[in-house]
Amino acid sequence: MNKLNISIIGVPMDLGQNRRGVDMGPSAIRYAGVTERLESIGHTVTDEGDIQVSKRTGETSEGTNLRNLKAVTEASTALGDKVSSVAEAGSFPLVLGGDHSIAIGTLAGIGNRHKNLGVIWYDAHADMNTSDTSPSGNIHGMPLAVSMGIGHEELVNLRGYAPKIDPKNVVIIGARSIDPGERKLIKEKGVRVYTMHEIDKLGMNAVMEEAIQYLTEERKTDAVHLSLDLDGIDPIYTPGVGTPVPGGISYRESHLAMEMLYDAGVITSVEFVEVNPILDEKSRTADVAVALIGSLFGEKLL
Ligand code: Z70
Ligand code: MN
Ligand code: MN
Ligand code: MN
Repeated sequence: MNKLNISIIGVPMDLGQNRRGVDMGPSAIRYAGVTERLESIGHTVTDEGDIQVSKRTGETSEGTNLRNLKAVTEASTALGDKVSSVAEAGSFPLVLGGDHSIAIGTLAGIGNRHKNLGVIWYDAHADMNTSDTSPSGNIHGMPLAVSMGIGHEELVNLRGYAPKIDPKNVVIIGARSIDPGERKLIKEKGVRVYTMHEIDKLGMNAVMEEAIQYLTEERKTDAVHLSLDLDGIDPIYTPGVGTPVPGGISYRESHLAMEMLYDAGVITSVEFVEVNPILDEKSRTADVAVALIGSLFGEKLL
């Protein structure tokens, strides 16, 4: 990454899960100084404002257990169009969530812009449920499966093509809460997963080296999207998430991971999701998000 033109796109989405407040994530990250941080590194930043998300109805459409399907589909389509047009104009998309269902739209915006897109999914969860396997009906537990072409057809076929990504081009980092249906799909589709077990055993340095080498050399990807769920990090550092899971990636390990991604120069689009300032009095989670964005975009100590 050199000096970039970065376009910030906010997605005040809370319809992919049950807790209120995650729609304020983009505001919290802006308030924590994301633009100033990126400008201080030398990048040029354009804040594109927010994608419109309609009001919560909790509706479940006929024949599905998915909550707010119609509203999620609409916002995801708008987000996909926006991400695609920003990238078309030569700008680097930095998407701020919002719950993780927004990844459906982000990936729909870039999946057909590259020949062989890779994805790094930094998360406590695998987000690979389908309508059939979901324990919750919450769409934020499904975006990775949907993007692989597995799930509700309205979501799968967003922006008129599917799948958005090849499961073998996906690396999940930080998983420690995986549902039975997800476990089966991970094995079936050959998704590469570094759970907390591998991170503890090998160390973050080896995990990131392997992940980067796998995507670039073995899979020969020509672009890599980073989808970072703040709940991948241990809740002692990022308490403001809807689904905190103990035993997560540390603050220091996360900085190292971001720095290694910057040094490898592989990342071509980014989203930071699941920041919920209502669950986080001191806004520590948004502060961590901005600090990690700094490392990811080339901030150095010396
Ligand atoms: C669970 C589900 C999830 C994020 C929680 C939880 C999914 N596997 N994703 N928080 N970001 O309901 O599908
Ligand atoms: Mn997630
Ligand atoms: Mn998660
Ligand atoms: Mn969560």
